[in-house]
Amino acid sequence: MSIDYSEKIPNNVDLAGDRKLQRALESWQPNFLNWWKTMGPAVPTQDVYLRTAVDVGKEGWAQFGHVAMEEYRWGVFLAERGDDRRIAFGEQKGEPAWQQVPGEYRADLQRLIVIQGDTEPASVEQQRRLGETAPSLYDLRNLFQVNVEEGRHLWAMVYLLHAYFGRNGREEAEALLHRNSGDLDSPRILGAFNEETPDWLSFFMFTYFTDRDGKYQLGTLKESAFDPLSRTCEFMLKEEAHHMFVGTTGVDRVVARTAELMREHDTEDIAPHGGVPLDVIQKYINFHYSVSLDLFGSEKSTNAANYFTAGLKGRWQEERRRDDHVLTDDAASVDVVRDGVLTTDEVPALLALNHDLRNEYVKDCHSGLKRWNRVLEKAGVDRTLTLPHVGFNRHVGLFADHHITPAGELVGADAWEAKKDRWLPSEADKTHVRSLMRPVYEPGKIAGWIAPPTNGINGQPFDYEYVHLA
Ligand code: BYC
Ligand code: FE
Ligand code: FE
Repeated sequence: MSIDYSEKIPNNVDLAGDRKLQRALESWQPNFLNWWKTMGPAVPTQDVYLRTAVDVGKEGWAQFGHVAMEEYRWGVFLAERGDDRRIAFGEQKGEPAWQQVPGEYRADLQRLIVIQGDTEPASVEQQRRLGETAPSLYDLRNLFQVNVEEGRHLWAMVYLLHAYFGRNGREEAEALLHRNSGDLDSPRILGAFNEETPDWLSFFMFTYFTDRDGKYQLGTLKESAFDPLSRTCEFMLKEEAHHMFVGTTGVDRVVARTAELMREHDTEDIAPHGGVPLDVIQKYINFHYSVSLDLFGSEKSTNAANYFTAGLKGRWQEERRRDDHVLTDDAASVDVVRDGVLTTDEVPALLALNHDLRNEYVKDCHSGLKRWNRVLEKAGVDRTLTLPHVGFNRHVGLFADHHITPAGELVGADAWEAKKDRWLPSEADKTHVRSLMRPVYEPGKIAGWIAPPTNGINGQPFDYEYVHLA
């Protein structure tokens, strides 16, 4: 099923055959474009070398070319599926997947879709001004690619709200454009999406750690019994891979340049030489990892148990799990803090599903650390970067009321206050990183604090004119 580009809203859901839905989406579209103009990328451009989704099939789903960003073809694309999909978990396991929303799950499904939808435009808002300080045209292009695709992810959720949740859904779709990242009166729903992304090191950390939460949450929604949600998330995951690539290789390149400067000047203090010191990189890792862990909710969660039992939200790779997929008789262990000691508790497995997903995410996060340490080793720098303890700097869940060091020690409020600036980016660190952020817009040139990429995009060289500024 290919995508119909002759339509005002490109889609593979036969919008033309559903006039009412088409009208609803067409009346939301100008509001979206208005939001994009006021809250989207701030740097004016003529055109950008972007990937646009053109098909939902396994091969050749995307096309590359220079396009004016406001003419990007945001649309509604669902992955292809057989008609006989069955529910893979929960109390209705084995029954046919739902093509409509069952009345009893309406509120919960809508809530999950709204939370997912809220994060997408939030990230665009957070990254709005980054273009003003891009380290290269290549990086500028990647930023815009991520931005247009997060915009499309918003479209994906708005389609579901309009198509399946009636008037209430349409109101929620409007609200997605009215809440704004960091707004005091109407902030975005989840904490991490109200933090600033003020510099490119933060951007790379965000796309590594926070987009990766996106990967895991979308992975669980892809298992949903609500088939349109499942198919939409499957397609979104294709786009997501590039966002994480931007983060992984972005941090690779910062670490590589830092190592180079350390060798060249034979010192760890490379700030005066225009680099990001390794301990500042470590602090940025500590911050973005801990803020992203908060996105998994509480370790023990009845919401998560209810979502699973109802079939709304599964586990990561649900179908590969070797258990009954119902979990009513299973137990799991979760972290707890008891009598001032970090330990674990046995709880019903259903209550521990956020913890289960978080564990999968943590395993995945280690892969980046391994890569970055390899970069250091190859450069002959005898230092390593690490992930802090899962309880470090947490504001959601069981660690929220405790102070835990990156090494996993429980400490008092005084010790935390005294050492906080050694573990999290201090004002001085942030000021230094910000001072390095100067735009480099000449093709083939790169800022001094980051190494160039090893490859360009889609086979193009690094010095390709990825972006034509206005
Ligand atoms: N901030 O049982 P609990 C992405 C609330 S990223 C604020 O612990 P639950 C992307 C919670 O709502 C993926 N509030 O949590 C990445 C609940 O409130 P009520 C986004 C929070 O419900 C980069 C209460 O605390 N998608 O796509 O099991 C760029 C207790 O709830 C937070 C999703 O998250 C928080 N961090 O799990 C662009 C998927 N955590 O009911 C895009 C959809 C919890 O007491 N969302 N609360 O009022 C969900 O599956 C779940 O809602 C959560 C929370 C995993 C977020
Ligand atoms: Fe997204
Ligand atoms: Fe993303």
